[in-house]
Amino acid sequence: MKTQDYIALEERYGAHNYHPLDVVLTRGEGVWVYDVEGNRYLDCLSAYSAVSQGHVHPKILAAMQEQAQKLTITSRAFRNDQLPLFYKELCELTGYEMALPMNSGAEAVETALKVARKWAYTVKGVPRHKAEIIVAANNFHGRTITIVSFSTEPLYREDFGPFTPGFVIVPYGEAEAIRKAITPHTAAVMLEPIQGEAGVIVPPEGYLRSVRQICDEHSVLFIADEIQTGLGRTGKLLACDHEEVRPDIVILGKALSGGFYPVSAIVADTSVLGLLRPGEHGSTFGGNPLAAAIGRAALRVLVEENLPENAARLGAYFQEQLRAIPSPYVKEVRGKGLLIGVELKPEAGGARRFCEALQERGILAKETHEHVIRFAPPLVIDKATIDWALPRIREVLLR
Ligand code: IF1
Repeated sequence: MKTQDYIALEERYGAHNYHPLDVVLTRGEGVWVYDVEGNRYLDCLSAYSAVSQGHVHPKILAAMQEQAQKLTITSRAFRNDQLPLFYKELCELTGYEMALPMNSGAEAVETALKVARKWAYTVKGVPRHKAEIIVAANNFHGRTITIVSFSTEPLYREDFGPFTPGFVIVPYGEAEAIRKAITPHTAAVMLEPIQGEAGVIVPPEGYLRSVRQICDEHSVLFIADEIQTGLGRTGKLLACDHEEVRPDIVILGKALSGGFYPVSAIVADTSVLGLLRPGEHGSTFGGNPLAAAIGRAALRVLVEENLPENAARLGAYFQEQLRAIPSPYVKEVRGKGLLIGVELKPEAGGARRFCEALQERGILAKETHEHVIRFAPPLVIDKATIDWALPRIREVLLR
């Protein structure tokens, strides 16, 4: 079968909830992916940061294969011999006392919201069912009905109400707006340290630190959604580390499995996560031994291969080189580490045609919010590969 045959099948039988580039991938290795025609591409999306460790990382693959032959799932009705080690290693790496595993990022976000509400009722003393959670405009935290309840993107919510109440939306990047929005009923503030979907929006320096301080002053939990920014992507283990901010709850996903399997989790201290009692929350697949073994290997690779440092060093280089391209179309190059957005001027006619031109030259990138090209290659990328990509990107941006 050829590219067009696969596309025709997909269009005929699949729900049309995506508009992907017309490339049909069949194999991946490190930073490279291959389509069914045998063409090779540099993956500059990394499945939205899920394959930070690179495609089919041999060590994670080996851990997966080994565990898959032994035991894949027990449900949480019984214990397994991988989950305790995953808990310990995840907590030691992130510096938190407890973890709670789920599968998708959205489920981990829901978990954080539930825990924050429970904390508000049982510790802070907010009247039951009155808790408020402050979030930012242009957020992206997932697709469940509760999460789209506080989205500001009409496409994500328009046809999907009625919505979950209890959320207050403030502008992103203004700490004072959070202070003003806090009431005695406020349980938590939840933010992305850098807004990914909004177009790689980096908040002003000091924002996260100010939010942390405001939360402390008002006895409000600070929840960081590090599903996309976490685990090395921005050049530190967590993006909050850039401001030496320690959130009360950190939400992780994507790269937590190196892209092999949906693995997400929240980490927090016992004073927060210790509040949950048996039966209040769970998931059939969350914390299964296969996921735990994969998660352990994914974290090990992150540490052993110094991926946060690689992201910092090569991200700085990549950004500097992108800024040096004298393109008439580029408005701004921004980001941290290897989470990079190239915002185009309105007259550029949208980012998609640039992504298609990059595809023709062997680079896969994805537009976000119409005018931003996102460059977020696997963190295992090296300088030579960036130097291979730069003249191609340059050619496209100068056309
Ligand atoms: C899609 C964007 C990225 C996330 C943050 C939670 C989740 C995500 C900060 C939910 C997921 C994804 C999902 C993907 C597109 C994508 C995305 F373009 F929409 F914004 F990465 F930038 N918090 N992000 O970024 O995690 O439940 O999907 O595991 O197709 O929806 P999930």
